[in-house]
Amino acid sequence: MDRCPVARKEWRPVTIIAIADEVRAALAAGRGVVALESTILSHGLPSGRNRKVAERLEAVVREAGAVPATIAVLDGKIRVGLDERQLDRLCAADSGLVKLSKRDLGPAIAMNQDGATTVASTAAIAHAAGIGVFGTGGLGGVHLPLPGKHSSWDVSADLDALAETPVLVVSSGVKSVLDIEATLELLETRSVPVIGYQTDHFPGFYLRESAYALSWRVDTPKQAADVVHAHWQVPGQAGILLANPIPPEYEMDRELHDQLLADGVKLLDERGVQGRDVTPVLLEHFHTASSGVSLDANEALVVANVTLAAQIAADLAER
Ligand code: PSU
Ligand code: MN
Repeated sequence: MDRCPVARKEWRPVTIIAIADEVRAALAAGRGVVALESTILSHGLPSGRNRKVAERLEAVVREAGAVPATIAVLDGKIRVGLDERQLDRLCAADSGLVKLSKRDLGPAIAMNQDGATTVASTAAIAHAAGIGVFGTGGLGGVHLPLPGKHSSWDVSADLDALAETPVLVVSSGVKSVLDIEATLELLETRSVPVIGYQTDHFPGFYLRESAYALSWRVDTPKQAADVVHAHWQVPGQAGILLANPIPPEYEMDRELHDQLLADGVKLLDERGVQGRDVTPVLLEHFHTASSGVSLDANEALVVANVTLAAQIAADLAER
């Protein structure tokens, strides 16, 4: 009984989470705020390009009338809202930042290890800071088994975070390197509503449509905000996933996509890639093997998702 309280006494959330002045002021004034993750920048995009994307994301949030809050762990603290220099550090080629899922936050803070947050950790932090809307690229999901394996047991903590945290996540579905069917089944089991944005099908990240139909669809930011507003008034509800397909002009050619995917899976097997390295290695393969086509696609979809998230956050803030 009295073994835990010692640790708890030392637990001071106010000193662990540092909220940037601009974000704090926006929250206090009831303005729309959009959480942005950092793993997509540090581990999902190459250095140089990632810094430009970071800037663009913050700009589109502001244009839509909300305030951006990029989240990362720097200098032993969880940072909610980064300044220019912190964004530079996050995006540097030699940043030394590690990918931090929800379970990694305590160890990283204690060991003073700088790191980038995934959807799972960003959602948890956003909620703790009082932010309800979060825009990103792709959600983690259930991985397909590698050749010769019965099951991968690789299920992203992003799914549990959505099941536990009252946050709206706007993404372009999950990458086709995942088991989309299993991912959607798990989201159903964990009571996470999946809403299509101007689509009746779950999007496939680089592709606008997967083979899987969705039960719910909205067509405007206002409708999306209506759904979020109602969802959070229903007792016991948590996360909600808004699935926004990649803009049509950036959708990848299906044949190129399928080839990249097949080669990527082979590469993982040959190199014995496991755990948290799987997603970054696959993304890197897509970016290099497609000569940047997947990079343009990635940027276009994340910009669209973050814009939509900001429009919804601005609408929710008016209620
Ligand atoms: N999917 C992408 N780009 C990304 C990620 C996923 O297309 O950058 C990142 C996100 O941060 C996501 C994480 O939360 O990878 C999922 O990693 P894992 O599958 O190891 O849980
Ligand atoms: Mn995983």
